[in-house]
Order: sequence, then structure tokens, then C-alpha cells
Amino acid sequence: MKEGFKCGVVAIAGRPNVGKSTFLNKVTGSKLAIVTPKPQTTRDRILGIFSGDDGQILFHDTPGIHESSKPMNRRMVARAISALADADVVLMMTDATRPEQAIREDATVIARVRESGKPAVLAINKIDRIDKPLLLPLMSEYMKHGNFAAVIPISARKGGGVNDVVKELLRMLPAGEPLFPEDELSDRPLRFLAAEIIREKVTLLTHQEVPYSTAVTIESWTDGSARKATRIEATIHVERDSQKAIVIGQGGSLLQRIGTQARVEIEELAGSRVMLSLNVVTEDNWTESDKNLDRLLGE
Ligand SMILES: Nc1nc2c(ncn2[C@@H]2O[C@H](COP(=O)(O)OP(=O)(O)OP(=O)(O)O)[C@@H](O)[C@H]2O)c(=O)[nH]1
Ligand SMILES: [Mg+2]
Repeated sequence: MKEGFKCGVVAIAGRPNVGKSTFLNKVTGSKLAIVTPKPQTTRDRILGIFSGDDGQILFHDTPGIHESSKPMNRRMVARAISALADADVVLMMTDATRPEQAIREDATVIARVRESGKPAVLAINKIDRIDKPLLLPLMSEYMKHGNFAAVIPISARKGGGVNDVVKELLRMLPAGEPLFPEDELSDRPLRFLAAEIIREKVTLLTHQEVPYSTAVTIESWTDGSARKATRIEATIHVERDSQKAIVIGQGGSLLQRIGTQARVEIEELAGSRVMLSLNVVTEDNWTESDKNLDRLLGE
């Protein structure tokens, strides 16, 4: 083993919409997690592997931690909390765009991180959108309220500060051999990423409750080749017929846009042409039944 090589698990935790998935994608240089301007986009833990000269970091992107009585949201938050328990170090992330409210809104997350008993680093994200003079007071406020080994301002979107976070995490992680080959980026199969990309397009192209009522499953997948397209059949599940009508759109127009945008991205990932067929089905109130959540959100 190379002397001083580090390897460990880092859970990325924070409120919904602070930029956790954007960070995961930036640090791995690949789109592993979907990103949208709407909160509660990520529903499951997603592994992203950073491999550098000095160490390997297994980042776990997690759903945003928030208060909710809805069964689906409670499952999502439980997944985030369990990722904290499995981590060596926690990377808590917050959003600098509303500095006066930030620390109050982060009270639950800070409490959860503290309860995990794990060493933690705080990244204050979206500094590309904040007046610089507001940053120092915000940093010292977090230093006071949380027990952070470091507080680092970053822009996950533009990349500023991301290397500083990696350096600090490597310092804190245990020595160890890399657990994955250097060129591996995630443990998620292409099928999962494809379903997520379709869900991202639905989320981006619809409004109100539709994104929160949507799940995507892959029904069939036939690998293509240099000459033959990969054939994918996927189902978009919604909760009500009115939502089904929205997702399909006038004469199928919205479904077609969803399909085209998703196909272009899946083709990049698959490295072949893709024929994507989408079907929309209503599953009455699926986000409220345990059985349906097991099936559509994963156990
Ligand atoms: N200006 C700016 N926007 C950012 C930055 N990082 C993320 N965003 C935006 O913030 C929104 C939320 O980003 P996500 O990465 O999906 O946030 P998340 O924390 O994973 O959200 P959930 O999965 O819902 O918990 C998206 O519109 C991103 O483009 C940043 O550094 N600067
Ligand atoms: Mg996310």
C-alpha cells in the first residue's frame, strides 16, 4: 500500500436542495445523481467514488433531512440518517443564499449529525450567489453552533472549494487500501441511472405535486451495439389520473419531451443509440402505502 493512503466512507448530509447531489457529481466528475431546483429530489443513498493519489473517498449522497409526516418522506429521511451511521466522517452541507435563516433551518440537521457521533466537516455551498462580506460571520456562526473540524465555503456548481473539502476529508479518514478500482465511479447499475434521469426530466418539466408523486421503473432493457440501438421500456408511475394527464400532455406532447430529453442523456451513458418507450400509469396514492413504497421507492 502507498504510504499514507486513506480510504473511507463520507456521508453527505443536509437539508433538501442545498446542493448535495451537485457536489457528488462535481467531485466524481460524472453525473451520478440527478439534480433539480426542487427540494426532495434524491430519494435514495447513492455511492460516488473519488479516487485520488492520496486516497479514495466513498461518498454517499443522501436524501435531504427534513420534518414530514408523509410515509415516503419519512423513509427518505430514515435513509439519510442510516447513511450517517455507516460513515467514517460526515460532510454536512448548507446553502449560503439565505444567511439570516440558514442556521435556524439547519437545527435539525446539526442535531442529527451530532447524534451520529461522527466527526464532521461543514461545506457552505452556493457562495457564487452570496455577498462576500456575509460569508465570514456565517462561517463563525456555524463554528459556534456545530462541532465541525472545518467550515469550508464552496460552490459545488462551479467547483470552487471542492478540492479543499476533499483535502480536509482525506486528512480525517483512516488509512486503508482502496476498496474499488480507480476507474469505478458508482455501484449503481446503468438501469438505475436511466430511471433516475427519466424522473429528473419529469421533475424539471412538471409542477406542484407531480414531481413528488412520480416514480420510474425500468420494465425491460435490451443492450444494443455500435450498430443497434439499446431498447428500453420504462414506466412512469403517478398517484392520480389528473397527474397522468399532466405528464402525458396535450396529444402526448409533454411525454414526448420527457422521452427525448431523457434519451439524449441515457445515450451518453450507454454509449449507444437508445430507443426509449415510456408508459404512464396511475397507482392510487402509492406514496402512502408501505407495499407500494417497497416496490417503487425500493426497500
Ligand atoms: N448557484 C448555485 N446553485 C447550486 C450550487 N449547487 C447546487 N445548486 C443548485 O441547487 C439546486 C439543488 O441542487 P441539488 O444538488 O439537487 O441539491 P440536493 O441537496 O441534492 O437536493 P435534494 O436531493 O432535494 O436533497 C439545483 O438547482 C442546483 O443547480 C452552487 O454551488 N451554486
Ligand atoms: Mg440530491
